[in-house]
Amino acid sequence: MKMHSRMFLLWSVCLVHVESLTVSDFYPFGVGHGDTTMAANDDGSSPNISISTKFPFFNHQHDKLIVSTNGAISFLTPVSQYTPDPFPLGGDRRLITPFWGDLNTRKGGNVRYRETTDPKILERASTEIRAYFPEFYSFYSAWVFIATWDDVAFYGCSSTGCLKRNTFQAVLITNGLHSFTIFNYANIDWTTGTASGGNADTGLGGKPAQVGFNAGDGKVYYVVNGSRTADIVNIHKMSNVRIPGKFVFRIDSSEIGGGGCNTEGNVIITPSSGPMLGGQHLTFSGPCIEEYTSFKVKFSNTRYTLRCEKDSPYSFYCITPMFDSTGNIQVDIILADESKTKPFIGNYTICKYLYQIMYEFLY
Ligand SMILES: [Ca+2]
Repeated sequence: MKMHSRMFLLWSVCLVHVESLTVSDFYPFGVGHGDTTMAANDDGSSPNISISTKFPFFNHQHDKLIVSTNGAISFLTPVSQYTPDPFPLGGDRRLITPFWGDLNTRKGGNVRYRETTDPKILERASTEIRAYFPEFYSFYSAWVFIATWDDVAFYGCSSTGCLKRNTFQAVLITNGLHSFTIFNYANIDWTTGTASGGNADTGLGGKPAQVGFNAGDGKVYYVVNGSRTADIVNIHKMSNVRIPGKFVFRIDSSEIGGGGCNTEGNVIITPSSGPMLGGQHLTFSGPCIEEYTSFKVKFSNTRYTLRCEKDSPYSFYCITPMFDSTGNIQVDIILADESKTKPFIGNYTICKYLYQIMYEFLY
């Protein structure tokens, strides 16, 4: 199989053997929360759902979306296909697929959805995005769409196979400019309907489900590790934010970005500039800091090293010292514990602010 690798970002999944989410960890769903419930069907879709905020996805704005019973949300055209062909796909199939496979609510379960601007939901979404993407420390969600595939059976299930159910949720979040998706997984028992080669008793084998994003131009896409393999049955134990059963992505641009951390690479310093006088609260994010107990930062134009404090599973902070020069400087970051140290490098710009110029003028 020839892959278009330019946009193929295979996230290295943190596989953690602890319990996954339960539905109580999901965004609230159900008729009592104002959800629309789709009639029992196989391969069906909702009507076009007009949404009250433009939703950015893959560099396009969308004012409608469609929820598919087969574990997908589409933006341009409905999806009735039950066997997931490998991304990238063309034909205007602009898709968010939390679990694209052959679901069948005639054999059990429900598909429910709603858009919401409930302040409690918006606050929860804002808090989650700020935690997983510290560079979005001032993100405020303006709109959320919640789609939940609750306790759904697979196509072709036998009497025992129909007892196997999958429960998962896609949460779409935007402030109108940036957009994010959270995938939540509770129980995942099966991967494949019988029309895709799956076993009627187990729902396994054949061509398993696919998790990811597809722009619909045949080129740009993102696929979660394990998709279309037997391993996807474990997605409720996997994560890209170190919470088993939860995946979080930024999806407004052509490069889908995962939340969470990296073991190599960038340190994001937020804000990226500040005053000579110091005293600024700087957040450092990017590295997988859970492994470390000591966080030290040295600005290249100062002589001493600062000790910093952890403030979330993804970030630590320091208060900037007083600087004696302005401009772009290198920041050396040393993460350590008893047995190992790991260097990272970031960049920071020291600025001269008007009040400092006034201070110097007066004194
Ligand atoms: Ca189906």
